[in-house]
Amino acid sequence: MSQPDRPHIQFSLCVHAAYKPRTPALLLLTLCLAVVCRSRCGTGLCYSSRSCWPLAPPTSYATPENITPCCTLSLSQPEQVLKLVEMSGKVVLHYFNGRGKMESVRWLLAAAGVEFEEVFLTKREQYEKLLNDGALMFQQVPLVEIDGMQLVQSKAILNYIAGKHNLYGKDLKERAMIDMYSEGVSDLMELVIMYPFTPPENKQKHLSNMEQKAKDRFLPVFEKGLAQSQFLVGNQLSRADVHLLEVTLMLQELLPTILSTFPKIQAFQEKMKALPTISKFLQPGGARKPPPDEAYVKTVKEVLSHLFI
Ligand SMILES: N[C@@H](CCC(=O)N[C@@H](CS)C(=O)NCC(=O)O)C(=O)O
Repeated sequence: MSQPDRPHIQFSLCVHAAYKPRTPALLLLTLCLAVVCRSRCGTGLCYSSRSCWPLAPPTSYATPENITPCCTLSLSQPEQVLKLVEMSGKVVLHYFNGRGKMESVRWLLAAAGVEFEEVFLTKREQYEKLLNDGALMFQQVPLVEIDGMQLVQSKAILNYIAGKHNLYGKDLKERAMIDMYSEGVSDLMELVIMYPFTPPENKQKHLSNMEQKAKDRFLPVFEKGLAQSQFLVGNQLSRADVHLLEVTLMLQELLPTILSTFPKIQAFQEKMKALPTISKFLQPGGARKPPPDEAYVKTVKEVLSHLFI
């Protein structure tokens, strides 16, 4: 049987022959992991070690050439079983309890219908521990634990999520368009994100600059992009749409009438907000963070004190 279109295995459970679950609970846990593997990769088959037990019968399409495991773990100790539970699909975000550079990640995960957990940095020591553990490749957050990886660099994180959840267009050309729109949003977003950190005497100037750039440079492009379609690129939702909704809602918090001359963007906002996953995210008590306040700015300055001397 040839099934070339079968998705690549992204997760496999590798159980050493010597591993014997010592308690019924561990046996149950191991069986649960096998089910997790089956549901995530289609077979749960481990081919990478001769001493592994296949969790499902090998099939002709499951050859080393067409299987690409991104995380395999040998289980010989109960702690490792628990470690694999941690790796079995939980997405954990490490950042401040505020928007900043993590908010777009929250938006994208939410739009994709992915549940996530958050660890909030409130103390300098937490940041130092992440540094000492080697979790921060460039000594920066956001950090996202996903699919057994520790991802940093917000663009890399967003690219991964978009690629994984079919929010990145149908081909390379669509992807290039999505990237252009997303980078435009990101330039505008940078102005919005920096506003709370602007000294009081410069705030008005910063706001005027943001308004002028939004109206003259960025929003006309998105308005035009939405002229023929409800999505920015192609005929399906992409990360560019999610980022555009995020940034336009943020802009309106600071400049409530900013969209008055952009009817297509207004209509786009309403349609996007009605999507079930996004509607859930925007509900009170949802994962969306409120606008930054002084407490948030203070925490960021304390945790990243080296930047604010
Ligand atoms: N290019 C990085 C920038 C991340 C970044 O600047 N993170 C800040 C917090 S929002 C940080 O951790 N700064 C610590 C430092 O630069 O030492 C990204 O997009 O993730």
